[in-house]
Amino acid sequence: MINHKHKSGFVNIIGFPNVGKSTLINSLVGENISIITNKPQTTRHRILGIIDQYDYQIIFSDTPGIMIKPIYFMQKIMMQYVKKSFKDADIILFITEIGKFNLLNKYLSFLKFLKEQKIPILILINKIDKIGVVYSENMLYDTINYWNNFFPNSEILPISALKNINQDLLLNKILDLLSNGPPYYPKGILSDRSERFFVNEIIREKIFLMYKKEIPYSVEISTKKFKNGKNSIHIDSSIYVERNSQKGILIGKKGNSINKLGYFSIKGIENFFSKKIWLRLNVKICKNWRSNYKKLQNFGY
Ligand SMILES: Nc1nc2c(ncn2[C@@H]2O[C@H](COP(=O)(O)OP(=O)(O)OP(=O)(O)O)[C@@H](O)[C@H]2O)c(=O)[nH]1
Ligand SMILES: [Mg+2]
Repeated sequence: MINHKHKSGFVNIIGFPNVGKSTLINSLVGENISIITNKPQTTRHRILGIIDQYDYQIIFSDTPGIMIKPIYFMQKIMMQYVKKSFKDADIILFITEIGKFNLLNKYLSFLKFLKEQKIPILILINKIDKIGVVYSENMLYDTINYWNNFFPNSEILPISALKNINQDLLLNKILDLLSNGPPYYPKGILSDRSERFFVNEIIREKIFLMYKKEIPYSVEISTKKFKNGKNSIHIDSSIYVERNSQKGILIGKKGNSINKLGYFSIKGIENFFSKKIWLRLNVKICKNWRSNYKKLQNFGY
């Protein structure tokens, strides 16, 4: 029987790099489904996070940060994910952050494109927990004014994804805007992604946190074995880098760095699955994978 009071829809989170898109989806869903670091271009895929109650189902999408000039083929694909998320959105959450609006001229054509969309756009000003620490209250008004001038017809909501400020308000606004409809996914499903995907992402997150410069951007992870036992999971994952020199850096002197990476990865994966983890990591070279369509396809892009 169709419940006529049931609401459902796709709410797609988009924004510039590092503004807190993944932090927001995690706090809305209540699980760490998308990795977070303080470096731009952390998120490479479109990741669904689903929440439901008896009378609604909201399917959120986390997306990669908007890039104006993608260089690698991988980055072009990442931008295709963003573009696609415009097409199937019932609502767009355009997330920005307090105090960051002086350098946005380079994004002007994107912002104009966003403005032309016929779907409701909620402008979120994130990181307002920085008020009183980094910024004064006036900075919030300046940021609101900036976005209000640009999107006079959109509602603007200051939030903190990190500290859950105004999350209930945001959820109520989304529910007001959603139409009646049946659930798109079976109730209780958290994400569209597989266990292996989350393992890959957790390892990638630890690489982002541990290594500098181009290393985090030149790695891709592939998990060959994921053997889920009663109390423990046995995992074999490969880390692909583009060059031999990167392999050396990843492994480190006497294997020190890779051992440390293994330790942090195990902690992260154990946290995610709430089970004991046995992890085997090995580093392989896959030349220029970021620019090669076939290789990217094999990696799930
Ligand atoms: N102070 C503060 N920091 C935040 C907040 N939300 C996110 N951050 C921080 O901002 C940084 C980027 O967060 P992410 O969630 O990875 O940002 P993103 O937009 O998904 O980034 P990309 O995937 O790289 O485009 C991290 O260091 C977060 O801890 C917030 O509400 N307040
Ligand atoms: Mg992200």
